[in-house]
Amino acid sequence: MSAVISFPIKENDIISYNPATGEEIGRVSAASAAEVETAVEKSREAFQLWRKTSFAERKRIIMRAREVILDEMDEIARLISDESGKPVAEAISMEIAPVLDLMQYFAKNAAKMLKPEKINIGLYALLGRTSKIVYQPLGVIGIIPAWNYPFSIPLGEIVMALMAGNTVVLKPSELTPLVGLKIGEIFEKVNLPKDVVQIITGDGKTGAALVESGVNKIMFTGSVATGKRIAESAAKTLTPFVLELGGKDPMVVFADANLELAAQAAIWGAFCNSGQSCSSVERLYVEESVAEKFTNLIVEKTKQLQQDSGSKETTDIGAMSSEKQMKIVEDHVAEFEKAGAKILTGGKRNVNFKGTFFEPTVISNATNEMRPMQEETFGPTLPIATFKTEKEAVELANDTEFGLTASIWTGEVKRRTRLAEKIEAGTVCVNEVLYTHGIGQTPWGGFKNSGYGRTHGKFGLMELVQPQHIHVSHITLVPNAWWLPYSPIALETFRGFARHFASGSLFQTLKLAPQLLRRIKELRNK
Ligand code: TXE
Repeated sequence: MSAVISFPIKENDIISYNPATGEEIGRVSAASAAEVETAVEKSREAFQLWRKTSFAERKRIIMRAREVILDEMDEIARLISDESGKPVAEAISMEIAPVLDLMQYFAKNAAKMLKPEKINIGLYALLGRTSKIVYQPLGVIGIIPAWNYPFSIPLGEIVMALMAGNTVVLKPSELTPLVGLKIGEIFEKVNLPKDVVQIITGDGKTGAALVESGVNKIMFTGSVATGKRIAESAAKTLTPFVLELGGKDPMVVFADANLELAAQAAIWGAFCNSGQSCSSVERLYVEESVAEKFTNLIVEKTKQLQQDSGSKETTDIGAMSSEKQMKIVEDHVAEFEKAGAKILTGGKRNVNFKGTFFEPTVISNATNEMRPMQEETFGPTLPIATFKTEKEAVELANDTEFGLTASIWTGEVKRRTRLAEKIEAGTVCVNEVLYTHGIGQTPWGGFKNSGYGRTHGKFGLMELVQPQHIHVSHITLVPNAWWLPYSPIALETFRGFARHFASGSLFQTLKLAPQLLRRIKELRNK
């Protein structure tokens, strides 16, 4: 009994590079459409057995997988860092620790969360009926993640899918295939039954084949453009999907906030993972009266950050994931300058290194009219704009096609909730920033172009099951009043339904009893 990695290295189709050094760290094959199909077929067979396992058995396997991860934590962190460029510190704090927490949470709570539920059917209960919901697994879940959190995002989704009784085919990003294969290895070590989790490596073509393969749901994380392509393709087979797309997340800082803390939060929110988080701070709006003081604090702190290879323990800012991503950042910084914004620190590629390092960059005098304040940068840039009033702050924050997360900083208690609900984003944090993807209990997902559906929390688990309604009539001798044939007595009864029963009031409904009895008598005599 073991989880099988379906397509081990056989041709040298995809080369994985360390973005910090430019060195090759491994090669994997790209699965063809036919290989994807075979994997999905095997997954479907495995599903027939896996769906019958108890929650206790699923929990046992997930908890054992946690142990393997804990035992191999430093090795896994190093692999994540080598393949993605992020510091090992972040591989542990932002990927391994949060996903371990998610694993224990869903392992221990999925049974309770997916327990059959009785539905209160109101006055229909008087007619001797009951309803309940049972949660059925969907079948084969296709997971297509990006490269920015190559361990925690797919692993979290796998764990939730498995706990719900599904099987999984994961296609990791072509930039981080080795981390994807590592996930497969972990499940192999804990003797997950064969083909319950399969890893197929490949690029966008393999991903597209997975979408077309007839899986029962696609969980996608990546760009808006690819998300739209997936939605279009999935429509052909009516394959449902969850799309976790980009963000242009605002951080709004009022003069009454703890500015020192807000500045620390802003640089972490903007620069961790070299700014390559869908929920990273991409726009900062600060109240004009404290803008200078706050900006100085940010610049001062940014200048102290250590940029180096992610494998060093003291590195704050590692390499970016790819040259392609660097080019987007270079373009945005140049565009900011051209449009009249000021680069206060950073602003260029760090030439002290061979790899793809971009200096943490603070930009002032930004305005929403500038193109890079609307497009996702996904890099270590922190553009700062100012506002005068609360109304203006809300308008600026909402002036975007995205709506993943937002962050508000204020000392005023009433403003916290008053403002939070006016911001158009799937998650609004007050006096906090970025990190709630790490809380497995809370829903994750965006408004507007930031996505469709939710991962994490109860809403995320519900994406991985189909609710089945089971309705039972406990009265087996009497026909229903609304059945055929119709008659003047029937019509009068239906008027009574509309007037009395449909009011939801028991008192009103009792008035209907004599008419209902007449109708039932009529039907029984037919
Ligand atoms: O993502 P892609 P990329 C944003 C960010 C970044 C941009 C491009 O702005 O600059 O997206 O990043 C697979 N059918 N985000 O190019 O192309 C692909 O193999 C099925 C935000 O890396 O969307 C990979 O596994 N799958 C984001 C995954 O999709 C396809 C995280 C993501 O690739 C496919 C990353 C297709 N037609 C980037 N084409 C976030 N929300 O966190 C590609 N893929």
